[in-house]
Amino acid sequence: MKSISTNPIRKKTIITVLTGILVCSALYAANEFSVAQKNKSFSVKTLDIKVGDTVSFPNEDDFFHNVYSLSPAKIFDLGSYKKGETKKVIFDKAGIITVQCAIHPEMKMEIVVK
Ligand SMILES: [Cu+2]
Repeated sequence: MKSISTNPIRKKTIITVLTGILVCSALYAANEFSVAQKNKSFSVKTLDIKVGDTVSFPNEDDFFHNVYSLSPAKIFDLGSYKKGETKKVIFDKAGIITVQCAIHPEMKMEIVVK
C-alpha cells in the first residue's frame, strides 16, 4: 500500500489545495494602515479599509494628541499620548467613522470601513 506522500496524484492534489488556501488567505488577510498626526492634522483626510483591518495612529508632533471617535460603527478613545507613541484600533464593523482629536477640535478625518 502506498502512503499519501508517495502517490504522485494525491501529492499534486494536496499541493494544489494548499496553494489555494494560501492564495485565498493572502487575498482576505486583514491589513494594517497608518494615519499619523502631524502639524496638528491627520496625514490623510479619508481612508478606505475593510472590516477587520487595523489602523495605527502615530503621533509625530511635539505635543500631545488624543484620538477618538463617537461614530456608532466604532466608538473609541485612545487617550492622550506624546510624540513617538502610537496606538492601534481594529475596525470590526462596516460604516463611516469620523476620527477626531480631543485636544485639537480642528483635527478631523474619516475612515470608511467596507
Ligand atoms: Cu491633537
